Amino acid sequence: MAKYELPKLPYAYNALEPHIDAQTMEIHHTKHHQAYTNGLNTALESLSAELQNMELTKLLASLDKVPENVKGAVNFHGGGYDNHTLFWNNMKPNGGREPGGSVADAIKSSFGGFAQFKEKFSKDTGAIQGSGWGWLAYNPQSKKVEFTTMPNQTSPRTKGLVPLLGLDVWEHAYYLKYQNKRPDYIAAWWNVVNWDEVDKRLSKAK
Ligand code: MN3
Repeated sequence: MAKYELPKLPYAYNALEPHIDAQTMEIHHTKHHQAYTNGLNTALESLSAELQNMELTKLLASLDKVPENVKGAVNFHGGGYDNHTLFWNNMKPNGGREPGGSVADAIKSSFGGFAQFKEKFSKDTGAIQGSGWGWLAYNPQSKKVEFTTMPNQTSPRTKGLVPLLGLDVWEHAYYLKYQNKRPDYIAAWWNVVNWDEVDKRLSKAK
């Protein structure tokens, strides 16, 4: 039983051009995200019915309940599945600019302002060694938003955070167009951020 299916993109592969090219989007979605989907379904096969039926967001936050021999696979493929689903939806054509409302307030409270947040997010995500993600996340303990980087496909949910806005800096996310110029990819990506989606996630997380 394949529980998870590759979700459809909410826009065409070329919709984020010139910032993210169509070929990168198509390979990223149909090959990479598909591979995490398949890997997650395979990992789920060896879990108990209780864990199989748990919502993925909850499963990622409960990795301590997953047997050691499949924990790594659930962390990697489950994180990969969830991260990419969030990623496609936290981008949109003609996005970018600055957030308003509650997201703007939360960012101001945690970082001092949007400019400071953008600078930190760009710099620290750009500095990730190897593969990983930069995230704006909501911390239910502090009730504030925070920035975190995560290695490989490990979800921010594994440390109790609710992911709000993620940026994939694996080379597969940008190499065809940007080659080794990760900072150029990051600078371009701000033009496609879907702040309405981030606002929705923040409201739901609170
Ligand atoms: Mn990716």
